[in-house]
Amino acid sequence: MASPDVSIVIPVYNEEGILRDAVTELLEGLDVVRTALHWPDLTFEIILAENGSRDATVELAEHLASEFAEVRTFSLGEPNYGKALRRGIEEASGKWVICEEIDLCDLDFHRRALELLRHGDADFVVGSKAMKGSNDERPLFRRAATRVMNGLLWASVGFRGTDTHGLKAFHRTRLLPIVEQCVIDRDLFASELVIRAGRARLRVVEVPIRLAEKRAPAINLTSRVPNVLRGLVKLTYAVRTGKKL
Ligand SMILES: Nc1nc2c(ncn2[C@@H]2O[C@H](COP(=O)(O)OP(=O)(O)OP(=O)(O)O)[C@@H](O)[C@H]2O)c(=O)[nH]1
Ligand SMILES: [Mg+2]
Repeated sequence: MASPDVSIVIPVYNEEGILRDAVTELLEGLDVVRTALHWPDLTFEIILAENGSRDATVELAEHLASEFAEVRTFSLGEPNYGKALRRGIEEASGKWVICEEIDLCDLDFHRRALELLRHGDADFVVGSKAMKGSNDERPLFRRAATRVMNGLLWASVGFRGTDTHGLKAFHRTRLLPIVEQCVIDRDLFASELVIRAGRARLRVVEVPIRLAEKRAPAINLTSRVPNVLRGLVKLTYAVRTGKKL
């Protein structure tokens, strides 16, 4: 396939329950995006970035890749969200990259982000579930965790946005040097990318999103806390000193 306009990178882990429906709905929904943007020949690829699944996710992803020309997949070993997302971005060939989550597939975000990117109004669009105008339907505990995480990033590295996790879209070649600078994997790779992009004076624009998950998260939030805190220490050190801890 020739390089598409847009690469949609979706990390997936133990998603046999929703993978097939989510990908087929996304493929259908992309037509709605083309129509809404008055861009009938807009082309996409979908990269399913898997690692560590213990269910049938790998087989299902490979089947989808053989069925649909727009779908590609790879598997990397042990579960690691950041590592999978990073490799997906590095494998992407589109002019723009959209980082998605399989339980969201928010076409309205795709439309708004591509509108900003194609008119040169942003280099990096971040979907925020915490800014004015957003609507976060997750339980209170997880909404509070987003606020706490953001507060920690304000205090530790001077981040001044409202959200670093979740949906993102960017101009691929403008962001690749920033991706190369990132040293953190797992949950905080996505935060490091947003923070470094802002510090590099790229035009980072937040847009409010409505967040309604198709299922509860696979990993319990409390069990992620130790890893996230370790990542935060490493991230602070790396951003402040330019060196890896
Ligand atoms: N490859 C890979 N994908 C993962 C991993 N953990 C989660 N994902 C994927 O990342 C996306 C978001 O995962 P969720 O389980 O919904 O987590 P979440 O708590 O909603 O994530 P945030 O609140 O945005 O941090 C989904 O597409 C998952 O399949 C992992 O270890 N490896
Ligand atoms: Mg989720």
